[in-house]
Amino acid sequence: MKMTFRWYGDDDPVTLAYIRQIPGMTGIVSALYDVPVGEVWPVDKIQALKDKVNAHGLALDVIESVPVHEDIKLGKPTSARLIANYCQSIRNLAACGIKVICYNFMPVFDWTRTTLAMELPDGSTTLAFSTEEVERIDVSQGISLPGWDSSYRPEELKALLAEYAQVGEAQLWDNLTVFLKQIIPVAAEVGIRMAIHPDDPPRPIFGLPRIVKNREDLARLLAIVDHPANGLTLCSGSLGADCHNDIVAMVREFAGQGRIHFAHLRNVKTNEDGDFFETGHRSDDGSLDMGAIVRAYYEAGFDGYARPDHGRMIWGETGKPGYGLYDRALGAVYLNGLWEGIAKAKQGE
Ligand SMILES: [Mn+2]
Repeated sequence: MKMTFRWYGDDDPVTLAYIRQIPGMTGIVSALYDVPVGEVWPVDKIQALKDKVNAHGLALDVIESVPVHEDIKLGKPTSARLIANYCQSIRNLAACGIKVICYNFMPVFDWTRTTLAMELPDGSTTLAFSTEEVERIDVSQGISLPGWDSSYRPEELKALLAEYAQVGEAQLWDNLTVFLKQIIPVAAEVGIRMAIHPDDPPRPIFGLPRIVKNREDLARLLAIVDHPANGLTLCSGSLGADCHNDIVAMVREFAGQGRIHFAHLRNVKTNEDGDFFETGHRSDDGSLDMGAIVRAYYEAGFDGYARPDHGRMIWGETGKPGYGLYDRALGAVYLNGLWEGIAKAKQGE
């Protein structure tokens, strides 16, 4: 397991110099944030990002994310050109030595929370989701969500929602199939492993179809192109937001098949209504048994990339919700500690 850390580039208040000081940290996960969605990622920009990260003694092997244009998800005629561009971005990333590309196929919102700063009893703040609050939103009046306020104009959003209502789940699967059948052969040819991130939360929202939600969806997706280049970002927190998802079983199954290329490791506290909030990484703090999850990766012989996914805001830190330095650093060290404990116990057996 290679421990990595997401970094949002030069505007990120968490610096590469600080990330380098986290014990056991080997690499950065990042992206080009100034290339418009759908356009080709230029080699010189990718190389400049890689050089900057490497100069701090860290690897840049994983990109999160190369976003998929809405027209591809909607299956519009423009998608042929957009998928060709995506293939060229894969080639350009491979030319710079990138190994794994994380992406997702979530319509419109690639994550949803109802608050970004819920206060926990210890005074830290965290991201949370209330089903009741989401159901109370009158979509026809426009959607205002924390973290997405400036992404779409109300009329633009309305039009998109109407288009997706026409698409539905079956057509979204078809559009994903078209996409995979074109990008995976290119990824396989150039040695890139694609790693789809599951839906967050893993259920339909605002009437938008969601198709990467559970074990059955993941198995179906992997079978569309049955090749290691068609793989997963297994996000424990996203899938774990549905308390019926058995994350340990998914890790055993899909890591065992060599199809998990990127492990997002974080804990959530869930209930039967689908409400959840993000907790510290420790098993005792949330609903997921992180020890059992990490053990499942170890026993599957996982040698891919992992990162602490999100963190709470602690010790007075301010910045991008979920992406502060302190709690994610604690998560990384805790996860590496679990790994070492499991490895040493196995060696002593
Ligand atoms: Mn994730």
